[in-house]
Amino acid sequence: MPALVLLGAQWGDEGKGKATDLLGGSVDYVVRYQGGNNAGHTVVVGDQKYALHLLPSGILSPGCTPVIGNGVVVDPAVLLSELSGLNERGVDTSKLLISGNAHLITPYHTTIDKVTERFLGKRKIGTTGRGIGPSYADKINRVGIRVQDIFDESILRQKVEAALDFKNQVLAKLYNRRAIAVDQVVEELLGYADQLRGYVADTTLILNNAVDQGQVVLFEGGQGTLLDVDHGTYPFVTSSNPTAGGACTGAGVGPTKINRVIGILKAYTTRVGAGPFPTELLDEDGEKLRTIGGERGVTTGRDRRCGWFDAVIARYATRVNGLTDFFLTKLDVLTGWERIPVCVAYEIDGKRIEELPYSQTDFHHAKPIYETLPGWSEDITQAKTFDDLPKNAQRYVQALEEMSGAPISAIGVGPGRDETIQIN
Ligand code: 2SA
Ligand code: GDP
Ligand code: MG
Repeated sequence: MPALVLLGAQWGDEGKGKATDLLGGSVDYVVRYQGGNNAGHTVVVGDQKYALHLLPSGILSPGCTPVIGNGVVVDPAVLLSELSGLNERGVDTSKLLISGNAHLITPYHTTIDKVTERFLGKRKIGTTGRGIGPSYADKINRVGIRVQDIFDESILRQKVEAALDFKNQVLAKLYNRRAIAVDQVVEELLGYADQLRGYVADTTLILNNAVDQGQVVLFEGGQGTLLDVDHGTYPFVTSSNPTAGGACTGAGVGPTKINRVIGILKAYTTRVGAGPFPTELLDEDGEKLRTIGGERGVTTGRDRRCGWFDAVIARYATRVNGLTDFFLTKLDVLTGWERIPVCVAYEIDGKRIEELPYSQTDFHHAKPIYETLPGWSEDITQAKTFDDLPKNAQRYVQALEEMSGAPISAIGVGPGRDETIQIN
């Protein structure tokens, strides 16, 4: 099993952090390939809880080398504070590797992110305000600043000038605002150079060599399939590719080297931020899922929107990611419901639709068609095997597997490392 991808099959927060940590003991490298500190990955080890934003969840596994790939956007201030926070808790972070080609998030990206949301008003995306979109926009516009640029003052200055030239003209002409000072930005970024130099490496070369030598590399996605800028609910998406293909571009490893793609799938559905969500519950069931599931943003603290499981979305995730298997998470949260509705298809303009419609208008009009499955009331958090689960919980898992198009190879019954049922 030389290389595998682990990604979110829904709108993020499916429990990727826990799943990555679970595999961390048996892999040599864990690689973040997209996103930045918009992510919030929770890992619970014994009585210790860690919230990781930019660092790969493998950082908590001592034998594993964590890697920030070229496809990630790095806020250096956040990175250093996350590293020192972990060091204070006794976590060794010295093995971290950062791609010199990863792009930086600077304070002007964060400001533009927040200002853009304000201007969008009712049409806002509901971003995390971490500067993610503006940093990726500069990357695509070819005026981004890369990690390697901070090691050469002359190049850095030229790039910062190029990045700020147009922005400053807009600020002055349209908003009558003061220009962002090139000197100040250059000085701030140079200030990170000595602290980051030791981590920066040719990560593409290292990872390809590792795979060729039979070492195990795990690519850890942030956010989720429906937040992908190409395959998600555009424009209500993040500005990168959490889907499986993103692992190839965001780490520089070819698709022929990847042989397993695991989709992390919550036993119900959540979403943070704006955008369509067919199975959303605006009633007391939604509130109950939020409370029992602890559905609150790990980065921003925002309440997550909650709804029933949507098999149309799960099938779509199987398709666009080429999933080999699913980890089903948070099954324990559904304990206590007498009956559990599951969305099996949509009704759109009077027609039954089995696959996610490519047309955004259709998706906005999609009404869930539910099948209702019998619930269970027994505590399942101590279950260690599939047979330990009550019959109706087994039926729920089997029904989801049949509807979702890939086998379920693990089931989460609690947030802790041990609260997992391995099926294969
Ligand atoms: P951005 O900041 O540009 O990436 O926002 C664009 C959309 O992507 C969503 N997004 C997320 N959705 C779920 N979880 C995320 N991470 C945090 C968490 C979120 C938080 O683990 O809870 O704390 O609020 C995440 N990051 C980005 C975002 O809500 C927008 O819809
Ligand atoms: P990620 O962004 O996909 O890593 O997920 P988050 O960390 O944002 O949110 C998932 C939350 O669910 C975290 O609080 C986890 O500790 C928790 N969690 C993960 N798996 C399970 C599970 O099987 N059961 C329960 N009850 N909680 C879980
Ligand atoms: Mg999260």
